[in-house]
Amino acid sequence: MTNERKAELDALCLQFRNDLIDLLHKIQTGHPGGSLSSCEIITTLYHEIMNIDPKNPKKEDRDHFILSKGHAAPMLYLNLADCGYFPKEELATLRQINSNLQGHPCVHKTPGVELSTGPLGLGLGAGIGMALADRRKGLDSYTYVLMGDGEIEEGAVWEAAMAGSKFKTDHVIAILDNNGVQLDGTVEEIMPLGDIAAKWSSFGWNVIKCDGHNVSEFADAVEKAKACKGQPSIIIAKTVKGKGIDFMEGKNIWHGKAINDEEYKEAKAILGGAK
Ligand SMILES: Cc1ncc(C[n+]2csc(CCOP(=O)(O)OP(=O)(O)O)c2C)c(N)n1
Ligand SMILES: [Mg+2]
Repeated sequence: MTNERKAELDALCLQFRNDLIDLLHKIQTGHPGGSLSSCEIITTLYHEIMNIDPKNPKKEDRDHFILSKGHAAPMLYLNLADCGYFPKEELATLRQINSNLQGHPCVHKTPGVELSTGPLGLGLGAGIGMALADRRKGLDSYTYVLMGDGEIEEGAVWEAAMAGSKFKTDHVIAILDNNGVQLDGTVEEIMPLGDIAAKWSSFGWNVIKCDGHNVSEFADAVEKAKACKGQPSIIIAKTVKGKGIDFMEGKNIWHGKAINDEEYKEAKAILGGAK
């Protein structure tokens, strides 16, 4: 990726962080921590990597993105709106009754959403199914599945991991938002995962590590994953929960806490977009 393009994507991420804080402050609910930690990953996928057509969201040979950690929905919606899947004005309806933008992604409501998520642990199995369907149709599409590190404590994830390995789904690229924090504590406190890379590797996956806040490193990791044939890949992206707003960084309390007026002002000042 050129330095110029990296600077453009970084600027977009800063904009999305600002917009996210505005939206969540306004509605006094939502999940700031996990949305901020996945900002560069989701933004790079939608704006640099995926083969998509927002004017034709169901085009057959599209790539798929599954936000398996569905609570980061606002970051997905910001990207979808920016790509043109729906008007940006709709973002103001986030998490309201009857809105197309529910607190967790809904495939029946929001153009561009590929799978309804929220209950953790289900995205990888569904993504492997989608990739197998694409393979049967002779398509070259990729399916990207973003999971949280608390999420991978779900047993269903490891059943899916075995299936991906058995069916050699090299067009599934799993991404782990490895921020070390979950809802009410660190991953280490709640259920230590040990050597995450060794675990995935022992389940037959090609493991790639990167800095999940560096858009060009992440894009390179995806290229490496695509180059791996006959085996599914997982990108373990090192991230910081609450990234970009120092008083939120690494703190599980900011998993799903309303942002008060004082905190809002501080957050906006840190992001340089104070109103
Ligand atoms: C099956 C299931 N159990 C519990 C929850 C409640 N829950 C929502 S988010 C969350 C923590 C997720 O942590 P992690 O996967 O690390 O997400 P991130 O740090 O990226 O926000 C929990 C326990 C849920 N949504 N689904
Ligand atoms: Mg986490």
